[in-house]
Amino acid sequence: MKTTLFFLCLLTVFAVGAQPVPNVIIICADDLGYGDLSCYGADKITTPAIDRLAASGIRFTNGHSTSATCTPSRYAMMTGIYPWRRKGTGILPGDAALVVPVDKISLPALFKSAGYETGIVGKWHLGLGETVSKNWNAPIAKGPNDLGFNYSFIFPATADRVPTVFLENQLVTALDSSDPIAVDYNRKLGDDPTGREQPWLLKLKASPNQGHDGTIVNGIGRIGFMTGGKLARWTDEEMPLTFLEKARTFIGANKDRPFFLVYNLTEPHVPRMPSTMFKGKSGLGLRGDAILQLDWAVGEIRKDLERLGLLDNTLIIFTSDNGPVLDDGYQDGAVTQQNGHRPAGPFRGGKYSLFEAGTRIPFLVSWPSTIKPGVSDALVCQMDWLRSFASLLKKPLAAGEAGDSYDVLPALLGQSATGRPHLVEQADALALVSGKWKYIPANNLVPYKPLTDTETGGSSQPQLYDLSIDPGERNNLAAKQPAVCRQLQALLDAEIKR
Ligand code: NG6
Ligand code: CA
Repeated sequence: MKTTLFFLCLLTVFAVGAQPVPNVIIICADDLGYGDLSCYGADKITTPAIDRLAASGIRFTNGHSTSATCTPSRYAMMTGIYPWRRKGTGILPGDAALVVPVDKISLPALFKSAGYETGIVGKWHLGLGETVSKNWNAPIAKGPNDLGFNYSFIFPATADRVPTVFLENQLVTALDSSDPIAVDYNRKLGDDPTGREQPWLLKLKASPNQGHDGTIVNGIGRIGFMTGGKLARWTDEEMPLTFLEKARTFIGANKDRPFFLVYNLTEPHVPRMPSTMFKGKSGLGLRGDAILQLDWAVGEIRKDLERLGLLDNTLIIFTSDNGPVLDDGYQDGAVTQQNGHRPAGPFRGGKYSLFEAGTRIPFLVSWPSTIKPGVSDALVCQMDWLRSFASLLKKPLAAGEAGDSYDVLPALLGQSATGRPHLVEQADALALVSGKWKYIPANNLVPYKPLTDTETGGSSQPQLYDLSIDPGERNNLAAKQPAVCRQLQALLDAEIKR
């Protein structure tokens, strides 16, 4: 056994040359904005653990998700393909079927094929099973484990959507055959109170006209209806601690072999209901408290890696799936206690927006043994992880695979200032970033959505911004630069057709 292990280690050493392949941990927050971290300029909140990660690696100032919402961004992370190429990759309900193909290369499948132990803990939101109607009381066919994760501990969709349960390796935890779970997104099931009928039962008030008035779980109205599974339902205050514990257990159990862990934090997505030790701590309402909680969790992971002697050879990416939003459906103090905090930093828009803050998010890469700390302005996207890690692991992809993913490994490792040449950004329409230019084609989106306070990027006129001098996208140059607009429109059309 020992000899086999020795030869295995030797093999991995040769696989990348001078040193053993790194462990890889991707930590992805949910709806965390560019300006939400002190290492990205926040001055109303301090995030020491993430700042430390930034100081030990590369802090990207032009790092992106593909999309301004969760499901499409995470689809791109997994597949290396723009989500808008495939129907049904918008924000998924909690009972959706799996949207990621299981017969194509994916990020976990790549690591698995390179001999890694692979795991995912936290938010999923890419659908489960083969159909919408499914039996939640038995193992669910088709999910993270079918994509190449050897281990999964997830919740299905978002913290504000039913079913509010965990699944370990595609089986709901704490099932009780005498209290079976059923889920419906169209009609109420069973006798559970709903936010619509009994709002006085809520401990976190829903914002008017934003839904979140389905089944009440833990005093919080959710999107959708569920019945049963009383034992299986999570308590929001302890849910992130459960994820942290599962992530730590995975790391500890795999300390002697290369591992790949996706750790998808749920903060600061709604409903923000951090554990009691963080409530009221930030002075910015529950959203700020949730950010302090996620920072703490990142610090706990780091401590473990240090204690296990793994920190030096672990490549950690910290990022977020889309830009920030304050009121996303609950009255939780994010708006009333904003206190001058700017979650989008210097950028315009936020979650749901075609403006930069929709997809320009925190993006840190740390690998102490190999990466020299610094700041990079290279244009990089989460979709590029697949081809870049394929390159790191010397497992090159075929030309047709993960076709929208660029090999930006030298940029990720701080060895090059050059990232991808351009990126299509997605919200309710598409925009393009190429070099210093940001181009938003004329579209028919409503320019402003008051409920979430979103400037969507909607306009009947084309928009062109020079991000190098106008990162806040205020000065529309489209009328002055028609040739640039034509060129960018042609590039965008070509990308869409490709
Ligand atoms: C929206 C929800 C919002 C949030 C979002 C998904 C309403 C009115 N709003 O539809 O609260 O759950 O979906 O967020 O239902 S995401 O980060 O997972 O994309
Ligand atoms: Ca999100």
